[in-house]
Amino acid sequence: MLSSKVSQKLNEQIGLEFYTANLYLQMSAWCSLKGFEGCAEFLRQHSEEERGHMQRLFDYVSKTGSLPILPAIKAPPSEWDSPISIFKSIFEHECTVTKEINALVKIAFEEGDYSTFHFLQWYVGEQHEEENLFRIILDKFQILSTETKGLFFVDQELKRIAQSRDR
Ligand code: OFO
Repeated sequence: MLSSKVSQKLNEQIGLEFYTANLYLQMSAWCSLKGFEGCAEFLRQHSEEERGHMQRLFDYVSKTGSLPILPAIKAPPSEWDSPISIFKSIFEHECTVTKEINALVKIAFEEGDYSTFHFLQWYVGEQHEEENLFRIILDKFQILSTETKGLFFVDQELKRIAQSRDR
């Protein structure tokens, strides 16, 4: 059984993963509207991954015999200046998610909840991967997007990444 502190923080994390899925889906729609199909496909796929992160937490809480409680999810923004500004916000957002996961891990440890502590290690690894992935994408944008042609190449590259993940 989860302590109330751990269960409250897990429910907050469920809300944050849900918000992240919605944010990336909204970003995907913006990219599609502006003709950046590679970015749109990549972000739609990433939104599904985030939904998976939410579901994994939800199922874990359920399996401990507690009731997962879905919090209210605020609406994500829907306007951006450019694909670069989108990927900058994503990188910052992922850093915030990492901080929240780390706070959750700390609480689980302090509460002596080693099962939750162990379960959360997957998220620790995942956040490391995601920060790295978005840092690399941002670097590509910064190197190439000083010219309009560069944006096209980054878009194509994201399409290639999205398609290789589909297989
Ligand atoms: Fe990329 O945020 Fe989920 O864990």
